[in-house]
Amino acid sequence: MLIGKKNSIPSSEITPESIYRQRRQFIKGLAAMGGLAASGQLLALTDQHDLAGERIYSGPEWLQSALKQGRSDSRLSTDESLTPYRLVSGHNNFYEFGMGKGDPLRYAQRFKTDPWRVEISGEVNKPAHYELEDLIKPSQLEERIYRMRCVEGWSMVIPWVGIPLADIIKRAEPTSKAKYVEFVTLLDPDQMPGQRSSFSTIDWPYREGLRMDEAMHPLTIMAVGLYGNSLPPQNGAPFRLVVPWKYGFKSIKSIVAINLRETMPDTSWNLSAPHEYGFYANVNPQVDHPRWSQATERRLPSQLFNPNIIDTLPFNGYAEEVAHLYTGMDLRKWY
Ligand SMILES: Nc1nc2c(c(=O)[nH]1)N[C@H]1C(S)=C(S)[C@@H](COP(=O)(O)O)O[C@H]1N2
Ligand SMILES: [Mo]
Repeated sequence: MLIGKKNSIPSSEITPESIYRQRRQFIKGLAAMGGLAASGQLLALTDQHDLAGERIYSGPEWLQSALKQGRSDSRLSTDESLTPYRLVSGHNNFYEFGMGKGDPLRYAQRFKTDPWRVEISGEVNKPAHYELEDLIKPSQLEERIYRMRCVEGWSMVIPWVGIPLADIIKRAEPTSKAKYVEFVTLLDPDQMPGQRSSFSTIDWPYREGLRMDEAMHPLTIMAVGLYGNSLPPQNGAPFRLVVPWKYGFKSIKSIVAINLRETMPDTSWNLSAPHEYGFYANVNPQVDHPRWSQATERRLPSQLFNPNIIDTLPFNGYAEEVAHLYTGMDLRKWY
């Protein structure tokens, strides 16, 4: 259940992002010194940082307690400045709730995210409909602070909370024919006004896909939270993909189906504009979008007189971890 609690945190309890980060570094330091085995309980997940005047999503009980058990010491996290919660949860792309950046915050508030069932099907030994709780609970939640680069040219740094997608896939026991993973968003025009709109170029439901090795990569996570709390509906609650080295549109929200397949699945933006959006969509400053350059990005927060334009990095700065997945591939052809 989602509870909108406006202004419920006294300002004295709000930890600014800088302190949040210092604390994280401190905890990381302790863990490195061997002072803490997992640094589990100490993570900043329970802090109410940067939430002045914002809604907090409590989520279901099981998620609340799983969040308290989460860990925050991942070596895969960046220590770049976090994008404030206000922007992470207020500047969104989620066309099911409208095409404006403020539409998802405005129109997704009553979106029903619990109970939530996910179908795992296709090339697996254990196809089933799972309650979200049963998919998440066998793993420990982890905080992962990732850069996110939208194909439109803006980017953020977001503290996600989730579990590796690999955990879920392994438990479903893929067969030897499983070469790709397809993901599908909920189809529910009653709740999602964008799915009723005649302006949309997307053929609903939104779908995405990954190659099996991309899906199994340790950077690839399924997020159920951000900033230590439950995922807000506008960010794809209760269950969304996060693939940080690819353009944001690959990170599909509010997923109800995961289908393992032998053949490459269709993907929404590729179907809608195949010359502009490919299946791979790896962040690549050397391959421009047909209508704009991808060499730089606007890192949020960004202001009129301080736009904060930075260079875009190959694979969004994750080349060391993932470039080997594409050895021998022409990345201009496979954009
Ligand atoms: N189902 C669905 N998933 C989606 C989208 C969408 O419109 N529908 N937009 C994508 C795009 S273009 C981006 S940049 C990211 C934005 O994620 P965020 O709003 O949590 O930052 O979600 C992606 N996932
Ligand atoms: Mo995007």
